[in-house]
Amino acid sequence: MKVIRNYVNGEFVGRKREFSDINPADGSVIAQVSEADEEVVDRAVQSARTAIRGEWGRLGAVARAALLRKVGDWIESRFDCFVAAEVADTGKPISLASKLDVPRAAANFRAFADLISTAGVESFQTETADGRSALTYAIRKPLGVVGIIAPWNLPLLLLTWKVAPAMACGNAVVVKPSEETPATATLLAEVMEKAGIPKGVYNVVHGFGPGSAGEFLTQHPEVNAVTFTGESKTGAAIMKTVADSVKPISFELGGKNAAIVFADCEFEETVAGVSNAVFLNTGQVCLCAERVYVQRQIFDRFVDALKRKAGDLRIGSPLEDETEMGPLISKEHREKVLSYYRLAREEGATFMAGGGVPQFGNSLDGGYFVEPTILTGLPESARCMKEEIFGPVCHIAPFDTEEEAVAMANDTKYGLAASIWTSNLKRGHRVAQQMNAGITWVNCWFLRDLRTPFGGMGLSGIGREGGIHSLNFYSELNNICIKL
Ligand code: NAD
Ligand code: 6OH
Repeated sequence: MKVIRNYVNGEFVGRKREFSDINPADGSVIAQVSEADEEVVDRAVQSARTAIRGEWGRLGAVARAALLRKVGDWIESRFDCFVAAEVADTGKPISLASKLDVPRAAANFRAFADLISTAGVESFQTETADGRSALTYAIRKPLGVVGIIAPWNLPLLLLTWKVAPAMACGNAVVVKPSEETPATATLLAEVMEKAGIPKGVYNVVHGFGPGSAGEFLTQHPEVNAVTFTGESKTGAAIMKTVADSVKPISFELGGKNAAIVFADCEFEETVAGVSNAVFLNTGQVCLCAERVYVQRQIFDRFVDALKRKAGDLRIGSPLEDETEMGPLISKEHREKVLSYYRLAREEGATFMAGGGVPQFGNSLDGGYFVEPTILTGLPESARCMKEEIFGPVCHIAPFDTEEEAVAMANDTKYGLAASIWTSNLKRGHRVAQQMNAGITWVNCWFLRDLRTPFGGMGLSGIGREGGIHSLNFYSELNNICIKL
């Protein structure tokens, strides 16, 4: 059986305690994973610290950028390995891993290589009371050792979204991938070596959250900052852990995102776009729309069309090119999603599509599939309308006026993303500007420019990453003032 090991100071490190890495498409065991104990996590942090004091710490931004570009190139050279590992760990269709996850990982390194080699800093000339002046300017220094905790839904994409800017700014990192998806973070270690990244700059520790590698990492006194993507309640737990040592944190958390569909939308494009926003990655994207609001004139037609789309989705083996939807990540997560399907029934929903578990009559019946599901008829106060389900499911409700749609969309404790579908551009701007969300898309969804601010409000997170915002999080700006 293959063993996935921790990666510390340029070496793969095993441990007696292991856990299984499961393929969610059929429930088979892919590998055993070495669980990092406190000592391994400590060694990883120490090796990161040592790396900053060594060759890595002496490199300038241009040299670091050149190394990051090599990492991007090596990800591309090993494209098929990354795709295969991501597909086996997550069950996502091979077409999705090939189009989204792995290309974005390479793009993350290239984007932050470009940014760090061109980014400026602020400077001001200040008039002083004595008629002279002062010049102030800021310089960028690394934070030090950055602890990166990543989720399972877009494992490599979301990990590299943080590793790339952290390294661009001169930090060394210790990453803890999700226990569900340990493979690609470990493959990335091989790529780091190939690209010539000095030992200790990139370390991987495997394990769980509480009482395991996640907690050991976040509570480590020599970790200078913690950046986390995952559930809001995990963010709250991490915040408590880091509070005593007052570490900078960046949190990208959950969502309960709305899509607002106006009667004047480009109908077919909108149905395809909303279907993607609901079902992509089996609904396991933090940006997915779980609440769809449709203007009453086109409500029945839209529900019918989305139902047809859901019915047409090809669910099956992630390894087949034509598969459009794979399983959920785990047995436990399927139990959670199915518990929401049951709750929706109790709360009075009508199931317009799905609600159950598909049967295949082959090994896929050992996997964690659920049917794409469309609900109607729930009151806005229902738990299914308030809590993040994180599965291939949405509720569709009608609205009459723009004001009503805005009020319903904003009636959530989350604030990550929204999408608006209309052919009236003035309305698009007007409604977008009223959304309480970190990002609002008009006539599109999950269209990303890596230079733009990304993050959430409320339960959806703290801080913004992307472009200069990432550089600002992953560096200490030191201000220098000179009297002239
Ligand atoms: P999760 O919070 O269960 O786990 C995320 C990571 O945190 C894992 O590596 C886990 O081992 C670790 N962890 C858990 N408890 C910990 C603790 N006490 N201390 C330290 N580490 C701990 O999230 P998940 O189930 O892997 O991912 C799905 C969730 O992530 C959804 O809520 C989704 O919306 C959210 N998400 C948000 C974004 C975003 O950018 N806003 C992106 C992707 C996913
Ligand atoms: C959440 O599941 C998706 C997050 C996406 C990003 O962080 C990104 O940079 O595209």
